[in-house]
Amino acid sequence: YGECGILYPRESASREKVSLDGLWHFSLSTNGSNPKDGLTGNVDDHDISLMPVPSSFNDIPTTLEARDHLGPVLYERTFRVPSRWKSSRIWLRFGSVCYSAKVYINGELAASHEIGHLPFAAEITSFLTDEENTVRVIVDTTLNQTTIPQGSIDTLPGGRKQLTYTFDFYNYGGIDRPVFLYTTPILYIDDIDIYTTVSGTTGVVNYNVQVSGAADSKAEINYKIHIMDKNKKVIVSSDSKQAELKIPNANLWWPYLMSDNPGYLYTLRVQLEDSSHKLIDSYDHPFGIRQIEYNNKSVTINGKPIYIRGFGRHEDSDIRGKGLDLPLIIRDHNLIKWIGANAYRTSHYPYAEEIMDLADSLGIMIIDEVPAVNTENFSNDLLENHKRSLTQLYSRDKNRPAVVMWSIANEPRTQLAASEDYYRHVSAHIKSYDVSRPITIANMYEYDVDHSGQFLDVLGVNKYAAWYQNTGDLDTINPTVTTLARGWHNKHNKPVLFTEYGADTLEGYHILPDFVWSEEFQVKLMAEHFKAFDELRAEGWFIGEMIWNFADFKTANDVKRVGGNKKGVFTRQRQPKNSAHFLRKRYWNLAHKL
Ligand code: GCB
Repeated sequence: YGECGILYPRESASREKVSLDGLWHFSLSTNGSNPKDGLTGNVDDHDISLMPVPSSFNDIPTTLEARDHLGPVLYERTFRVPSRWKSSRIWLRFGSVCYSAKVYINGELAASHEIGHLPFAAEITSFLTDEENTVRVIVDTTLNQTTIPQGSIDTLPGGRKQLTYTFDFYNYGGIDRPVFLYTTPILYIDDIDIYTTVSGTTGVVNYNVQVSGAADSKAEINYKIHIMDKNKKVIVSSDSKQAELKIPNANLWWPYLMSDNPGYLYTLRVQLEDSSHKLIDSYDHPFGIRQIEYNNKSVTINGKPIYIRGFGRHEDSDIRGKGLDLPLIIRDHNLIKWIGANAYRTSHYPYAEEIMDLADSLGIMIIDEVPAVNTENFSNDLLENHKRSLTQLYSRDKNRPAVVMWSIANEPRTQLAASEDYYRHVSAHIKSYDVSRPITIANMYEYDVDHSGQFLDVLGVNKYAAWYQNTGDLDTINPTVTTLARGWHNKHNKPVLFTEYGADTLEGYHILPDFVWSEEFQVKLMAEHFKAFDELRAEGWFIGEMIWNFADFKTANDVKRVGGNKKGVFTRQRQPKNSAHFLRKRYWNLAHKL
């Protein structure tokens, strides 16, 4: 897509939606490449051949073969469609499949998609029967040097092949977000663009509706557009496909703790009617009214400079891996409110739309990151995939008020000369869609060797002072952090944001005086960073701090990791370490000072 929309499926007067979540049949073997042959049997002799959707598959079975499986696996289930859907288009939509998916309906290829963490949908009307239908998905977690992110296959002593990768989180796979069947009319609302600005107390809403599927291109379509407030009261209406509407005394979208009423959402109701004013299609799109601006010192929302108090995060939890889990995401956002954060980066890939909805409605600012992590071996094929991931991310999230910045990469190898042209193209690509939001990279290479800063609006800095460098030496933090941030700002004259800092910490591990891996050390390391951040803040171009990480998360086998990365201020079970209480004081304090 890019050419067509990827609107989240919503029920309306003209649309129905059915979930295909639940238990699917699962097999590690795809019986060669012929999908018509289907399942060959069990996961293996030990495990149940049922797999929950949504979930990563890796931590559900009991064997290494299943967890670290290389190559395709197969998911299958059956479904029926109600006969009242006869006159509709029927669509199948996956919130995400990691890393690639081939979708067969009744044995015929109906859709395929590469790049995880992003939705895809296909019209499947012509593949369906009145009886039971079978959907089979061949899922492959294999990465190579041109996938986003990159990986490679090693042959181990003994001959076993293994996927290796440089990024620091477990390469979970599977159907990890919700699956929906939904209907649209034959002529349907395919896409909606909403762009808002603020003029004094007036909210200015520009929208554009994309319609597809007309059998007769001359058929008359009437547009009925309404903007409704939170109580579904109509504020303003229009009968144009595209217009600019004004809302006096608008309830602006504000970040959490920047107003008493953060995350205010309106609804844009789009309706199509035929020549006799009979309803054809209807879609309700939530949106917020806010204006982002940026210059060499700040990023502002509705004219006010923001200071980011946040996290790098992961979609990660016990058993379900990266699978969307509603109890978990509500708990996470309760913790985010509790701690007084106002932002997070969707490190290192786009997060589920259900998570983004929470951020929109709570006023949590999102730095929206593509799945490009540790990019190296720059090639044209890689660039095309990287651009495709940005197109798809933009198409999915363009109307979200919470998205205040695009992160076009995490820790790419920007010290290499080849990265210059590469990031020139990547940044131009996202700018061709959107100049309203600033773009950033979370950079590990320093300003003196980096080639990407020239293309960015905000300079993201990842630095593990007193952890990977000068391990344990807390007195090195202040000079390291302040010199580095000033160096970036002085070189490019742009705002600087600390996108990562932190220390691995084992919950309940105490050492006095502080020593690495102890709860005491994590708190002391934070305290030194806070002093440095306060110094930088006073200089007028330092726009925020994001600790790594919100919670502990799983990684690949690694001698540096004890059961995963432990830099969370919360455990993987979402309970606070001492550092969470300490961060909470800092973030609430900052919120009240601003
Ligand atoms: C980084 C990476 C992040 C890692 C982190 C660490 O720089 O961006 O993915 O998890 O460091 O803890 O090493």
